[in-house]
Amino acid sequence: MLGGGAALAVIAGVLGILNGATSSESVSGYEDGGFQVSVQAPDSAVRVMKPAEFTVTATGANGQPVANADLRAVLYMPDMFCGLFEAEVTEISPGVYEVQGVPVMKGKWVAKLTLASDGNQGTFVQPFKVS
Ligand SMILES: [Cu+2]
Repeated sequence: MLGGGAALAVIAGVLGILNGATSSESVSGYEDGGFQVSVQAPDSAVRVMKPAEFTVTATGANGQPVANADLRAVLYMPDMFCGLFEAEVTEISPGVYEVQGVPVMKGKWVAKLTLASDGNQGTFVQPFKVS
């Protein structure tokens, strides 16, 4: 059940890219724990119960990609207690991670990203809206 859903989410993400859905995305930059992270997030195209996709690019203090990091992503609504939703993280190239999760309600959401590598840890909060 879970595996099938994840496969569908990946397919949906690929179709989205092929359809040029990336044009409705924006990029934000963050710094914490010695990491620099840029997050490509959906602008306003996220629909409830559909996969929301983020691309996270991480570099270290030396400017090198942070590959094979432990990246965890949790989606939640900051103004409500309706749950924490762990997102799926896949490293698609060294230091570049694809994050996918499914928001279950309309409204204001955040993706909280925790990146750990070589004893350093950074936390980044990316807001997004679900309609
Ligand atoms: Cu909610």
